[in-house]
Amino acid sequence: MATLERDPALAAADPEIARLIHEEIIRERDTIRLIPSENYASRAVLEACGSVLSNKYSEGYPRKRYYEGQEVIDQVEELARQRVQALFGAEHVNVQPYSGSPANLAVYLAFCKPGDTIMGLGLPSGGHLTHGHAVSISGMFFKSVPYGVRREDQRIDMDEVRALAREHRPRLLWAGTTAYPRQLDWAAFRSIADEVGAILAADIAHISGLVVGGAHPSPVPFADVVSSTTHKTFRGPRGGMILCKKEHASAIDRAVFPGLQGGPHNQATAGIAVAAREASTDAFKQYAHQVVSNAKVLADALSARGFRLVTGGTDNHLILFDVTDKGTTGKLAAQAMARAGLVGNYNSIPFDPRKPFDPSGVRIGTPAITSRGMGHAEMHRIAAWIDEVVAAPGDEARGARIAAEIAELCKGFPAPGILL
Ligand code: DSN
Repeated sequence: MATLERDPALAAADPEIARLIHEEIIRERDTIRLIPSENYASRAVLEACGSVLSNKYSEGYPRKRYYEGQEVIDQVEELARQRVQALFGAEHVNVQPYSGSPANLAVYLAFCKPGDTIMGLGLPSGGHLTHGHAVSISGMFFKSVPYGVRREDQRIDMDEVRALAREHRPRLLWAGTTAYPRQLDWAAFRSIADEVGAILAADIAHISGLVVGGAHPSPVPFADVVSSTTHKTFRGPRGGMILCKKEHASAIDRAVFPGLQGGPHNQATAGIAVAAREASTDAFKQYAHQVVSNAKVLADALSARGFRLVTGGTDNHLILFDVTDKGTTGKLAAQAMARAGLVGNYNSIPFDPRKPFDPSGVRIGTPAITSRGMGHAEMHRIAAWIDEVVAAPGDEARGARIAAEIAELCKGFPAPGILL
C-alpha cells in the first residue's frame, strides 16, 4: 500500500499508523473541506515539515542559541522571518510560536500581568477562546471584559467597544475573530486603544492569507502586535507567528522564548518559510480574492435557498448559518453534512438560545475548496447539496448518494499536497 505516496518506510515500520494516514489522505481527497480554519498545505510545505529539521534543538534565536550546530537552522529561521516580514510589511516577526493559542499567550506574557483587564470579542459572538473566555487561561488569569455584536445585524458594535474600553481601561484590546463573516475596522480599534492607553493586539489567524493577498485590509499599520496561525488561509504548516512594532520586539521574543516555549519546531519554521515564498506570488493574490468571491457566491446561493446567514452574508472567507428555520440543529446538520462529504462544523450563533455543544448554527468557509481550484459553479452545487442534506438530516440514502457525487466532483479538483 502506498502510504505517504512516496516513501515506504512508515508502512514497513508501523503499518497501523501508515494505514490511518492513508485513510486520512483518502478522506481529505474525496470530501469537500468546508471548515473555514482548515486548508491544504502544498507538497513543498509538507516535505519541509517531514524533514530532518525536526531532529534539531535550537533554543534561542539566530546567532544567539543555547545549542551548537545551528549553521543551517539559523538560515532557515532568518529566511522565514525575512519572508514573513516582507509579505506583511511588519517591523519585527517571530515565527517560533507552536500555534495560535501559544502565540496569544506570548502576547499576554509580553504586555500583561495576572489580574490586568483585557478586552476581546466574546466567544458566543464569534471571538476566540484565548481572547478572555472563562474556561481559557486568558479568562482565568486576567479580568476579561468581553464585547459583543449588535442583535439587529450581528456586527461588532464599535460604540459598545468604545464605551466598555472607557469604563474598564483595559491593558490589552484584542481585535480578532474565529466565527465572524465580516471585516474588522482596524482604524476604529486603534482609535479606541489610543483613547484608553491600551495595547492593540490583532489576531488574524483566520484571515492572514487574505491579508497577504490583498483581499482583507491589513492590521499591521494599526496594531501594536499581530498574531496568527500559519495553517489556515496562509496555507502553511501548523504553526504560529507574531508580528509587532520594533519597540515591542524584545518583549515579544522574550515572551516566546524563554518565557513560554523551549526549542522551536524547526521543521514548521521551514514550512512557514516555504509557505511565505508561495504567498508572495501573483497566483496567491488571485487565490485570496477567489476565496472571498467564492464565499460571497456560496453565501448568496444559501440565502436564496432560505438559509438565515449571520450578518446576512460575508465579506471574508467564512459563512455562519442558522438551521433553526430548517427544523434541525447545528449539530445534526453538521453531522449529516459530514456523512454526505460536506465537512464543516456546528457552531454557536450570536444570541444562540441553544447550548454550545448542540447550537443552532453551522460554520463553513471557502479556503480549502478554493485551494482545489473550485469556483462559482461548484459553489452553487455545494449550496444545493447543503440544502438537500439539511432538509433531511436523517436520510442516509440521500447522504450516501451525495457523498458519491462529491467524491466524483473532487476527482476534477486535485487537493494540493495529495498525490494519490
Ligand atoms: N480552532 C480554530 C478555528 O477552527 O477557528 C481557531 O483556533
